[in-house]
Amino acid sequence: MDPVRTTCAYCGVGCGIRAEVTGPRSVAIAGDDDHPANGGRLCSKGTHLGETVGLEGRLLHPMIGDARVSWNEALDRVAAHMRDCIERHGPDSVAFYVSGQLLTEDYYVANKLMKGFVGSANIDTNSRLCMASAVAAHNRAWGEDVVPCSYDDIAEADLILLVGSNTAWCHPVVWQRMEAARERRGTKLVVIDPRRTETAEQADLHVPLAPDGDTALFTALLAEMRRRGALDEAFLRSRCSVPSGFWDDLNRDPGIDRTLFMQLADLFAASPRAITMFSQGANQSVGGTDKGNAIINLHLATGRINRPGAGPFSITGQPNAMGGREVGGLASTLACHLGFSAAERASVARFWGTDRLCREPGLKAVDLFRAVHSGEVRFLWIMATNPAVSMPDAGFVREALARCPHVVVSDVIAQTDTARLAHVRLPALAWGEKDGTVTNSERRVSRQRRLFPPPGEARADWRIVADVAARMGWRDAFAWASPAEVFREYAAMTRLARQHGKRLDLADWAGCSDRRYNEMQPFQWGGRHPLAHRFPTADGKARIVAVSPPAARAPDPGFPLRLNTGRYRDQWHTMTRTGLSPRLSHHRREPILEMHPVDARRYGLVEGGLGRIETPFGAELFRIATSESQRPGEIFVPMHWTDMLAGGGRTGKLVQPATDPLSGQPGFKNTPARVAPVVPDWRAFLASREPVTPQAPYWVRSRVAHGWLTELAGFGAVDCDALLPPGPRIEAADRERGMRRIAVPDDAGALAAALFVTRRGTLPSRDWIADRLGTPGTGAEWLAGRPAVPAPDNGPLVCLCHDVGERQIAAAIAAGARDTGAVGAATRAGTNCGSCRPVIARMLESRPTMEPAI
Ligand SMILES: Nc1nc2c(c(=O)[nH]1)N[C@H]1C(S)=C(S)[C@@H](COP(=O)(O)OP(=O)(O)OC[C@H]3O[C@@H](n4cnc5c(=O)[nH]c(N)nc54)[C@H](O)[C@@H]3O)O[C@H]1N2
Ligand SMILES: Nc1nc2c(c(=O)[nH]1)N[C@H]1C(S)=C(S)[C@@H](COP(=O)(O)OP(=O)(O)OC[C@H]3O[C@@H](n4cnc5c(=O)[nH]c(N)nc54)[C@H](O)[C@@H]3O)O[C@H]1N2
Ligand code: SF4
Ligand SMILES: [Mo]
Repeated sequence: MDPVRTTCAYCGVGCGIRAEVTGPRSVAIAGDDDHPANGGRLCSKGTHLGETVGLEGRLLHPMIGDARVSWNEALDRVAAHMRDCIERHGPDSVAFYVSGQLLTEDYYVANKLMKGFVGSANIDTNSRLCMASAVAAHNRAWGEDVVPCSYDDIAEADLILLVGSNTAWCHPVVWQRMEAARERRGTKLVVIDPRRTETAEQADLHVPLAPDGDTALFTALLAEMRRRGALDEAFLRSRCSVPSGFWDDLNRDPGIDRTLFMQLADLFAASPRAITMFSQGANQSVGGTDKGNAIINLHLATGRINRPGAGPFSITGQPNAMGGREVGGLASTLACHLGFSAAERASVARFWGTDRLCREPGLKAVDLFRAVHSGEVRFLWIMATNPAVSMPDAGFVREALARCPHVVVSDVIAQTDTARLAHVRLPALAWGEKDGTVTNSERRVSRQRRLFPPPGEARADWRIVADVAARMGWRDAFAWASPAEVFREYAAMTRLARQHGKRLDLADWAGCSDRRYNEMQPFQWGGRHPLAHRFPTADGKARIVAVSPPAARAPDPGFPLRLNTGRYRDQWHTMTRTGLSPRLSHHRREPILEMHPVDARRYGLVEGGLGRIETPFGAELFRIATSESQRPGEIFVPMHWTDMLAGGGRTGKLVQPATDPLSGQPGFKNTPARVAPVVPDWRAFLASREPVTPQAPYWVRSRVAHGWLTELAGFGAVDCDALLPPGPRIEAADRERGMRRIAVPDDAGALAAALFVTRRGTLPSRDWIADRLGTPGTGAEWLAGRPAVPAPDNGPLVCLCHDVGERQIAAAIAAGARDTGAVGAATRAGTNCGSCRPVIARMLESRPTMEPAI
């Protein structure tokens, strides 16, 4: 069969994929050479998408509580409860909380139902946690949420500034473009991030600024450019409006080391072709909108915008965060980049043929869950997001969900932390089953296409919403038969945007045939530099905006540290899909609390031990790793782990719910915290064919090729029986050292489970024993945790695509490989997705230099 051309399920880079269906639920994945977003490249997550398309854990039937029901019953119930709430408590008593992982068609239908027919704007999305500050900054700067540059600008830039972006991990194919530009053109790379990430390690200059120091830094940079006469006065005069007095009180203190600042200023002044890519270190802040505008101000005032290789470039997180912004899925937009003015409302009401259109912006995510908690919102429908994990102050959010009389969850997975709190669960189509469009960071619209038939009774998200709308009496307005019909209506609606002076314009697709829709090639609205001729403001000028850093918080001796949170290279958010992949689970098997060795000493924490983080909002246990990459006084943990996979490490519960006053985006990256050591009586790991959920103070479960690997720690006795499957056991114990090892073979003599416990000693390497699951072997080697005849040990896996271990790479370096290319040529490591190249680069750097003897 010919490969199907589709788009990756994960990040906002929006890579094109050629997917060859190789079986009922299996697919071979390759990068699409013809897709302009990636030109054939993929990262580890895209490459291993095939490992996540099985039906394990899927929600396949509508459920009310724990009972399977028919679609009719489920939809009738959802419609009845929604109608009842609207009648008794008004339209604002219902709300949708949706996601940048919906397709544009899904998003359009949900937005139309809520804003157009329920008559409330209480539809917000996880993009509030992600892109809202960038949206607000764009709106302030040029009156519309438009990204002014394109990926091609990366190749033509002489300088790239990365602000709060761990690009090598989170937007790896954009990162590969940067690597190419550096190689080809000598592009300089500056990373502005309090942490020395793998991205920062690779930079020409790393600026380890204090948390939330960005606004001061960019404002000082602007002042410095002015001092040097490096502003573009002509552009400022003709294309920008500057608030009076703006230049008089510009902050000049960059908040970083002066020499470092001058290096940065020299680079910027010398590079008319400069782009600044910003992501969550900028957006997820109580001053996120000002950070965005501080960046944009600098680009406007120096004319570094609307030209090849230049511009402020917000990179989107989710595959369709941008599409959601376009249809208007945020509570603060009406539809299609339009706001709530009388004229815009009139246009939208006419287009949708409704007299029920909402009047004003709705509740933004954090406020929305507060309103659920207080009982103002009584009906909440959550689609394609897991707020019990991903919202700040997630403990409060869970409480809000538990109190809410009507919680509906549309998801692809049966059990998530959020779905557990739902009254009704609706099975949605997943990636590879759903069909529609997404828009990436550079405004490029691509198709996601179906590879497999719908499993069980799962349905497309847009259809589920339309079915409910029909039951509520609005059948005619929701009568589409296909995603193509929804897309045509949405495309036609973007005409309104143009009528109101906006750049968003997909009107060319308004009359597209089903065939044209099905054959859609990726296309970019607005072109490469959509703001080149005119800014979409009334006077056509962009606005320089007065900004200020968030007010410094009074230090709280009770919480002396700052908690920063973010992502791992190979996991996606709450791990509902990437957590299924053995290969993607390999990179990091546990949520790690990273801290500077000085802090570890000060608070009595040890490398590899456990530590409890406490904030005013909650407390959670993590594994400790000390690292000079952290600034003293700051700690970092990943956002990914959930109740489904761990009894600790649930970061959302720790994060403050404070938000940016303009965008409503929470400050996920800067919560006051403290840490304390936790010293368990015993530590253990369990390799098992079946997943086990232990009753232990600390446990984390991850996928291995033939089962699961669970790390555990606890106090008192170890309840081995609760952890192991029934059956004969092979055991070894050493009371002296508090060691106990138990292997359980299955009927065929293959390893079903192995438990290794220690109170004082060490535990063997997990990889070998985990690999034995499902394979016959001898009790002696199982209990030893290593083979009787030692096999060549390649060391920890570095390259997931070609199975290359650390020792093999070290050998290649010892044999003379001097760069990542040479290591790749010798071992194949890093030659496919490239995600491991920063690790290889680090190994190359730390290689002891051995000058040949003369
Ligand atoms: N592997 C992987 N990739 C992903 C995702 C994923 O879950 N996993 N999710 C996708 C999504 S939705 C998103 S939004 C993106 C996010 O992509 P990124 O924004 O790159 O990822 P994060 O790790 O959240 O945060 C980036 C960096 O911001 C830094 N930071 C913290 N505070 C500050 C500050 O005050 N100033 C500055 N300058 N930096 C600061 C953090 O130290 C961190 O290294 O990734 C997308 N891609
Ligand atoms: N501490 C901390 N928290 C954060 C962040 C942070 O940096 N730090 N980042 C924030 C950001 S930027 C983001 S974007 C959010 C992400 O947070 P979430 O959106 O909560 O995370 P996901 O795990 O992507 O959740 C998606 C859910 O949708 C389901 N799903 C997948 N595909 C479909 C589909 O087609 N239809 C339906 N109906 N369901 C589907 C998945 O199974 C999963 O349950 O997290 C935010 N939370
Ligand atoms: S960079 Fe990776 S995760 Fe993002 S779209 Fe491309 S392949 Fe998918
Ligand atoms: Mo995001």
